[in-house]
Amino acid sequence: MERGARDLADERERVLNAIAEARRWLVGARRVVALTGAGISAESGVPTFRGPQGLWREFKPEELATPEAFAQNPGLVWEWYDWRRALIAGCVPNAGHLALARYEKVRVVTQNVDGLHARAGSAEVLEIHGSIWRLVCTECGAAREDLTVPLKPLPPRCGCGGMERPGVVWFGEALRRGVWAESERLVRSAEVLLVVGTSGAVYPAAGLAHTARVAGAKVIEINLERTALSREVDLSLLGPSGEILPQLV
Ligand code: BJW
Ligand code: ZN
Repeated sequence: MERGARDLADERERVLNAIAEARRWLVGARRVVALTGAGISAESGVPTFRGPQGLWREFKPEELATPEAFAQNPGLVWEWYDWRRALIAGCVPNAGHLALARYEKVRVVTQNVDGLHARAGSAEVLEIHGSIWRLVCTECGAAREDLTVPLKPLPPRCGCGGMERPGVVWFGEALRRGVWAESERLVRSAEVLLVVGTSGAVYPAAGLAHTARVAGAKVIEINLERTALSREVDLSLLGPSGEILPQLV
């Protein structure tokens, strides 16, 4: 066999062995949690945040996903969210979302705001960064779900006349306490944590991998590449989550 072909065959065998090992852990576990990030929705056509295509016009997501950006230019921030809402409305869950939805043992804790886990059929998804379909009044705090795309008027208004904001968690904002507490509780009692399609760059979400490990769980990462969390996990499965998850669960 030629060198290149042999390397490829070796790599394939390594991945297959790793998947077999991960399956053994999963078969023996009763409580499994999946912590998901933008990468799980990439194969549905939803852009990720970091990386080459993670830009909108000349703005970085980090510059728009902040309370300061919204205070300074709510129209611009809303344009970005409205654009993303329309894009996501045209996407469907992929094989990765569907594999998790079919897997009864797993609870999903997601950083994603796209709602694709619920659309795939996962129950009781914990959306720790909120939902792009939720609107929250900046005056009276009333929250509602609105699936309309595009939104009219933009920015949208509450019945009280106040401007609404996207029901998501921006940088510097606290996560909703109940949702976060429940996520930490689940992760602490998990026997296996699947960390899927996240760069592990954003806290406190990324800290859940550490929390699980300290509590004794096996942590399995599924990502196209190595991440900030790779050195902390028990097993890294490199590849698209839409291909790996259906082989695992
Ligand atoms: C694939 C794939 C395929 C692609 N298959 N894989 C501790 C240390 C340092 C800083 C902090 C800290 N604690 C808090 C902070 C500050 C800050 C923070 O983390 N900053 C860091 C950037 C340094 N955190 C916060 O501010 C948080 N709040 C907080 O801590 O509150 C307490 C507090 C209050 C007041 C003062 C101080 C503290 C809130 C964070 C909110 C994050 N919000 C966003 C936007 C949500 C709304 C929206 O969508 O618009 O959440 S930012 C953005 O990043 C979004 C995501 O959920 C989040 C994570 O991104 P994710 O999912 O990992 O995506 P990517 O793009 O980064 O990665 C995709 C991955 O997929 C890549 O690895 C690819 O390889 C992979 N991939 N295709 C498998 N097919
Ligand atoms: Zn209101």
